[in-house]
Amino acid sequence: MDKIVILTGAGISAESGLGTFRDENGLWAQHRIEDVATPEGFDANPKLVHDFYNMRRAESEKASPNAAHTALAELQKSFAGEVILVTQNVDDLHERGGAETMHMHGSLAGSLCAACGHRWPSPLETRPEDPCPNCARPATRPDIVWFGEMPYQMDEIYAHLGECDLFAAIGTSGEVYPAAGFVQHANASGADTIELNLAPSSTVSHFAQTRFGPATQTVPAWVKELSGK
Ligand code: BV8
Repeated sequence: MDKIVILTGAGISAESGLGTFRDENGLWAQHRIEDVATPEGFDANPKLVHDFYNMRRAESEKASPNAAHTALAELQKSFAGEVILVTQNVDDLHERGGAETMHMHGSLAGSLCAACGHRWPSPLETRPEDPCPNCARPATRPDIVWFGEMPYQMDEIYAHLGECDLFAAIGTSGEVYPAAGFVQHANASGADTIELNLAPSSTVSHFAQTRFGPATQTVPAWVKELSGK
């Protein structure tokens, strides 16, 4: 087996204490998606959106990587072939667990200038009036992909999906596209597919194998099996 592509979602960070989106009392139960995760919401009330991500950044700082994050980093190091890790998450727990990660929905660690497109490392707290270090205009936004915006590195991700032998989805509800469609691309390239989740996702029927349970149990066991192969 030469290439594994792994997609993770909020469920992999749940046992690190970070909220998921669609579980009970998840983030979308406390905030309206339209208000905090769309360009229109940002234009309407940039302070509300900055505060939403300041809260997420503070939570993420307090959290630590769990056994699932470190197991995937271990797999990247020990697996003979290539392990491509794509996350929908915006926290940095994969990196802090030692893994190389593609953030298709952006990252709390980045700020973006809505005026000139400049990117820079985000401070813990950001405000709408923060001047861009490049063009000095007060147009700072989180470097996060909102609904209706194009996720990052899609061409690269599709190329990996086109030539992978195994595709795994971990801790994602399969509700958000284009990420939720990755399993179909993997199937079209003849890859084996596995879903590791607490409960069946909306796309569970597209997976050849499923493992249910908390990620800190299912992921290390799965990595151990793969490393034994
Ligand atoms: C785009 C950043 C086009 C913000 C996010 C109608 C039909 C189909 C698609 C659409 C449609 N209408 C609109 C669309 C497109 C839309 C979409 O898919 N909407 C959905 C809601 C219908 N998608 C988009 O807008 C995307 N862009 O399509 O652009 C385009 C084309 C051309 C030019 C320009 C644009 C952009 C999507 C990205 C939006 N940003 N996040 C932020 O993070 O604050 S999405 C948001 O949902 C998060 O990123 C999150 O990652 C993502 C998915 O959620 P999950 O990670 O899966 O989390 P969730 O809570 O849902 O599930 C948690 C899972 O974990 C559960 O299954 C649970 O069982 C499990 N779990 C819990 N605990 C554990 C566990 N598993 C294991 N162990 C545990 N302990």
